[in-house]
Amino acid sequence: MRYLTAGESHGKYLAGILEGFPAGVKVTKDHIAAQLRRRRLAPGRSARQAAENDEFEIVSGMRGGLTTGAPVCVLLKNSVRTIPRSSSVPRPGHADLAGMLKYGTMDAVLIRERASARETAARVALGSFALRLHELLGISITSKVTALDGQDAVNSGTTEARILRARRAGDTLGGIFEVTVGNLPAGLGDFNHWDLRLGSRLAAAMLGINGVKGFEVGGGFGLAAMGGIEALKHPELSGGLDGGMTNGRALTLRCAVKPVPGLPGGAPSADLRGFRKKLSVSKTSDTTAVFAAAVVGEHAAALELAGALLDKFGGDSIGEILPRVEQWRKTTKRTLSGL
Ligand code: EPS
Repeated sequence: MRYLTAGESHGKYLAGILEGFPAGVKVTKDHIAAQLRRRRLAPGRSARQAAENDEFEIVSGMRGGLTTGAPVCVLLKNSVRTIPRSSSVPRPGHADLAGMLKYGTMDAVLIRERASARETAARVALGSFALRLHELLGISITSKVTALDGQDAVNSGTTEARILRARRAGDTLGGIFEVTVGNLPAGLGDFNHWDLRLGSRLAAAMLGINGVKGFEVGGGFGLAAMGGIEALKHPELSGGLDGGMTNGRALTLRCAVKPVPGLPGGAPSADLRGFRKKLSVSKTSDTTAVFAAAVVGEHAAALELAGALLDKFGGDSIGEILPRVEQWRKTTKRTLSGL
């Protein structure tokens, strides 16, 4: 299974193609729309999201509400379709400067249009298919934001107020989100090669989300400060992976999201034509992207794990896959309960 996206932030459409997804999976438009809404209306978002409605069309790979096994193509219409005027002022901390150098252009807009996190809407549309497959296999994927601006974001009840305060101050906030996956069959992924280890595949998917700068599995960086005797008393700290394979426990992934670098009040930059100092002002940036990124994280993980399931169990339709997974669960449960 593999997927690709295309499209710019203010182009006509974003497109997503999902290839190798099994036949016979019921996916409703309502389900996809609900997932897109979760991403779009997450806390901390900019006015851009109020102007979008994420209208979409499934143009291939489905018939009668079921996937056919053929490549699924989803087209998402951008409501905001005015491509900003060319600009030779890169926004610090964004893809602008490195992208301008890389592609040999003086126009930062060419870079911004594709580097924008708007693209993650296409990933969520495709991830919605993977989420449905997991649901049919009894696998749950959830996320929560555990920290905002270095403080607890779960129990404090002050999240909205902190976002508002930052917005009023013209500032942006970073945070941490956690994705938890329950009831995954043991033995997904492989220890034999570094690129087959499930951790490396998940790391690529999660670090591939715009603004993600850190990634941990289970106890993550905290494990480095523990002794082996203590660590073994807490098997949940393995985060559900041993030797690059699922071990039958809940999978826990954690990502650090940087504060959005585009500041509404402007950030010091320079016009690359003439090298005069100039402010780069971002009117459409989010105050924090961590809540939206958490939703994207669920979908990015869902896509990777769907691929890993298909690698292990094969099968072209849900009718083939489901009994194989059930049989495997019975077998592994017997072994694991004997330990
Ligand atoms: C986003 C769309 C973007 C930003 C934000 C997220 O809109 P635009 O491309 O018009 O700026 O609101 O993107 C960023 C934070 C970013 O760094 O690009 C979206 O739909 O998620």
